[in-house]
Amino acid sequence: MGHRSIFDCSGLRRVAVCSAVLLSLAASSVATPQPIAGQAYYTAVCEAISHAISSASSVNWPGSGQFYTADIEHYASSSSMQSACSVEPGTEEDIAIILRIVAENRVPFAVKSGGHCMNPQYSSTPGVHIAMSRFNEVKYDAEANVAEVGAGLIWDDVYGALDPQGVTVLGGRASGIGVGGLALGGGYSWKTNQFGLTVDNLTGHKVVLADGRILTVNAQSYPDLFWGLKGGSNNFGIVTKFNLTTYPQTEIWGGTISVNATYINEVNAATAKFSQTVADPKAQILPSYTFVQGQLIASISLFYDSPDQPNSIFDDFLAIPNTAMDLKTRPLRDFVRTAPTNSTLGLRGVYNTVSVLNYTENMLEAIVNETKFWGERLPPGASSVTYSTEPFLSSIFSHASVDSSAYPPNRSIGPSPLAIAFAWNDSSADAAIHDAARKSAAQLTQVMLSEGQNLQNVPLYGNYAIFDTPLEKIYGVHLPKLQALRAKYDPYHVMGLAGGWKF
Ligand SMILES: Cc1cc2nc3c(=O)[nH]c(=O)nc-3n(C[C@H](O)[C@H](O)[C@H](O)COP(=O)(O)OP(=O)(O)OC[C@H]3O[C@@H](n4cnc5c(N)ncnc54)[C@H](O)[C@@H]3O)c2cc1C
Ligand SMILES: *[C@@H]1O[C@H](CO)[C@@H](O)[C@H](O)[C@H]1NC(C)=O
Ligand SMILES: *[C@@H]1O[C@H](CO)[C@@H](O)[C@H](O)[C@H]1NC(C)=O
Ligand SMILES: *[C@@H]1O[C@H](CO)[C@@H](O)[C@H](O)[C@H]1NC(C)=O
Ligand SMILES: *[C@@H]1O[C@H](CO)[C@@H](O)[C@H](O)[C@H]1NC(C)=O
Ligand SMILES: *[C@@H]1O[C@H](CO)[C@@H](O)[C@H](O)[C@H]1NC(C)=O
Ligand SMILES: *[C@@H]1O[C@H](CO)[C@@H](O)[C@H](O)[C@H]1NC(C)=O
Ligand SMILES: *[C@@H]1O[C@H](CO)[C@@H](O)[C@H](O)[C@H]1NC(C)=O
Ligand SMILES: CC(=O)N[C@H]1CO[C@H](CO)[C@@H](O)[C@@H]1O
Repeated sequence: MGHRSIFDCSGLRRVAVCSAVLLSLAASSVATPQPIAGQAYYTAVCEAISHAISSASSVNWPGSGQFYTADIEHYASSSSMQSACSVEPGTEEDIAIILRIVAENRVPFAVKSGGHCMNPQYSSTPGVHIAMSRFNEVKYDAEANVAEVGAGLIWDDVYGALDPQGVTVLGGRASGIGVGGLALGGGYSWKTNQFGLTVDNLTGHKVVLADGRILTVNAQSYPDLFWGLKGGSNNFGIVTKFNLTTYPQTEIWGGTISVNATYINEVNAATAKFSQTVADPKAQILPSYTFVQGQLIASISLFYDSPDQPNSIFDDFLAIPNTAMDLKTRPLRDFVRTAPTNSTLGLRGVYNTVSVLNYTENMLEAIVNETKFWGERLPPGASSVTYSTEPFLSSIFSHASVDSSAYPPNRSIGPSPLAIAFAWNDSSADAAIHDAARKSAAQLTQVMLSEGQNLQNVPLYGNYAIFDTPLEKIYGVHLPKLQALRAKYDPYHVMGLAGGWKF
């Protein structure tokens, strides 16, 4: 299509001209508000972007090496896609330009922060891939108890920047998770029993809307959008910075215990007892059951928000014969990096979820049964399935007022999310494993219902839910309001050109 000779887009003034040329090239498909397909067309749009953005930003091309590769890379390889180019915007103004060009040309695009989304094409695209990595600053305002955190950071680095100041914010519990996706979806942290979700502790967003407006959004300036950005994912625009309430942070006590199949019943008993009896909000556990290489194993993260090991709270876990144990006083950042989740880095993957009101021993036995059932049916090779039980206090949604955020839709109940994580290496197994992840969640839901757990109005966590989960299951009664809000702030549905949960 000879776009290299057509374009001479040397500056911002010429963007409209470039875009007009592109539109005429694809005139026949422009009538409907659908993304326009075609690799050459996407490449032409990338070319237009590369000429329009400032020197603070850059476009990387396929095959150009490490920067392009890092831009499109995800924790799960099945979440990555070859895009026509990747763009690393360095300013909000350049994001506005990029959004305008993709909007005018109806080109599919993606926004990626930490790349930990497990759903294909939620943060990847064959079109224009936007990597947020240049928004990587942490600014701590000690007087206001606020940290302004760049959307392109991973939480490891946020904690690492704040640990020396003796403070922290509420973010991810494992290594490598991005600020952007977690803070826009909900955010279950190691301090959630004490202070609620990440979204409950946000005081502001800097966001670029699809129409190019750059807004500082908070409870005073745009209360409706502020509400929507607290759980509403990428429906309203591209967020560059988040302001989060800071809390004093000492070193913590914790780490991981590994247990083999022989002692799984003991893990179940200790987990059920902990979840039903421990009320100290500084204590948290994350017992995971994994089937890998023909073996059932458990790995239990223990956390206490103090440098001192607490009396008795964890005794049942400490008494279980283990195959490895690494518990000590350490900085929060180091603790987060002990989570074993990177063992499946680079494999294909998918998550699904159920929300649990009561981690009974019966429910934990059903989870172990699921781990074995699906584990024994995994494709050969580097495959595994992990069920992460995350028993929180039932008060976790009480730390913010009713209807203060898009997620969760109902704060009168406090369910705990369970993550079902499959990892495998052969794309021909994708459909079967997606099906297994759905069947397993349905089975565990049945078990809870048969126990009399009232799952009415209990939302699913969108950051764990498998693609195609009905939006009502995540957003409940908030969905119509979110759809209206989307229509208000993105009337031409530009953000609909990017994948994700779409209102
Ligand atoms: C190993 C592992 C551990 C996890 N642990 C936790 C946990 O402890 N607590 C928890 O709450 N969740 C956890 N999760 C789930 C996690 O919250 C989601 O995977 C989340 O999407 C990750 O965010 P990300 O920025 O890395 O993802 P990405 O794949 O980069 O993005 C996810 C979604 O957010 C959108 N998005 C990202 N940045 C922006 C932005 N700046 N502006 C607009 N849209 C944006 C993307 O377009 C995409 O739709 C975990 C996931 C994994 C894989
Ligand atoms: C885990 O992987 C991420 C990339 O997704 C990387 O940034 C992080 O440093 C890794 N963590 C550890 C502890 O190796
Ligand atoms: C964060 O708070 C500071 C004041 O502490 C303010 O200057 C800044 O604009 C805020 N940023 C966002 C993204 O809300
Ligand atoms: C399980 O681990 C214990 C030690 O914790 C060990 O004695 C036992 O032999 C192991 N069993 C199996 C089946 O590996
Ligand atoms: C959870 O289940 C156990 C065992 O059935 C029961 O004793 C307990 O009361 C239940 N807790 C809640 C909060 O329903
Ligand atoms: C174990 O799980 C499978 C698959 O979900 C199910 O069909 C079976 O009934 C379960 N068995 C028990 C004892 O729970
Ligand atoms: C996954 O498969 C690829 C080839 O398809 C192979 O190169 C790689 O070693 C495999 N990885 C693992 C962990 O098995
Ligand atoms: C929230 O859930 C509770 C418990 O199921 C229910 O009584 C209440 O009506 C729900 N509120 C809304 C707004 O749906
Ligand atoms: C429990 C708690 O202190 N939550 C705070 C989290 O941050 C928000 C925003 O500053 C506050 O409103 C909450 O009180």
